[in-house]
Amino acid sequence: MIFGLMHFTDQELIDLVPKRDLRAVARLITLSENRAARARTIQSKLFKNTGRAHLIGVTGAPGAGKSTLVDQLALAWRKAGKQVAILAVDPTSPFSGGAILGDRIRMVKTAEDSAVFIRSMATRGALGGLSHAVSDAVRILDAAGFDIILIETVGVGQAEVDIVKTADTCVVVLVPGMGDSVQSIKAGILEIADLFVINKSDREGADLLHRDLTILLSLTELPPEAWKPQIARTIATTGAGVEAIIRGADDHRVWLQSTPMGRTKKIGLVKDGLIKLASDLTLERLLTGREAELAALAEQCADRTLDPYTAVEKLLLRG
Ligand SMILES: Nc1nc2c(ncn2[C@@H]2O[C@H](COP(=O)(O)OP(=O)(O)O)[C@@H](O)[C@H]2O)c(=O)[nH]1
Ligand SMILES: [Mg+2]
Repeated sequence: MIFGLMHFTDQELIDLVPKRDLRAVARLITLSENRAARARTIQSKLFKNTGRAHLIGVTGAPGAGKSTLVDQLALAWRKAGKQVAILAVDPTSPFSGGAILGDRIRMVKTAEDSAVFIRSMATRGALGGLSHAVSDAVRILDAAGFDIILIETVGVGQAEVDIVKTADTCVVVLVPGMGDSVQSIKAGILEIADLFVINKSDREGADLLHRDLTILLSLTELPPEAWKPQIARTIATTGAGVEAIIRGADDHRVWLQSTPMGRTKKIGLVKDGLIKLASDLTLERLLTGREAELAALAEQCADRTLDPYTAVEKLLLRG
């Protein structure tokens, strides 16, 4: 059965998604990926069903073991009776790239469990489109009643930082050796980490990395009520240490929901999301159907007969 080809009316999607009908869920995610106007109307109607899921972003360098870890986390949460969904986002992969396929193969163990919904999302070329598509997909899965939504993404650029920001809890996966030392952690990623995972702890250098990371974290002074990023050590291939991530994620969620600072942080993230959405929609409204006009303005700017400020003012005036 090819889920994406099923036809549903708007009302059917509104009724079936909250019942966790997986074909309806898959269909609505595809509609929103394709930026179908009806997807937005449906999502607005489903919004009242959202807000219950725990969104967990898992990021780190390629090969760090994110997929293996996400697989183990999904299994552990399934055993605890939770409904689990996984979004595997890999912007470095082309449409049918190896990494996406690799994820699917590695996740077979989880995929056999029908209660785990897995969706791969690759880059669609549209600027800013990926984080937009991911936050839509997350909201749809949330409306569908998944308790845990794991978002796996490669921590390489701003788009990925934006993606992880749509999560409640951010897990950064590091590995000992391979030159992947604490110094090489991207500043943006360091700031958003709620939980650090030292994966491949069966390898040499785990103690060293743990020590360096502890020192690095101790350099940042935090108010007493702030969340203190935790460090867990895992061997994802065996599942060792995974329960520490689950505990840490649970603790972090309690902090988010029950402390004033947690609430401030949550509202700040929602605000960032609104700014992102406002800029996406404004740009879309401004430029849709105006390719010829835009091309003409670009030509004038290239020929130096028009300056960019005036060109954009022209777009805005008619926009
Ligand atoms: N030795 C060891 N290998 C691991 C561990 N976790 C993952 N791997 C291996 O590392 C490779 C990359 O893992 P993968 O989950 O695809 O990494 P991703 O690119 O971050 O998603 C695979 O061959 C895994 O089997 C671990 O804890 N120890
Ligand atoms: Mg992966």
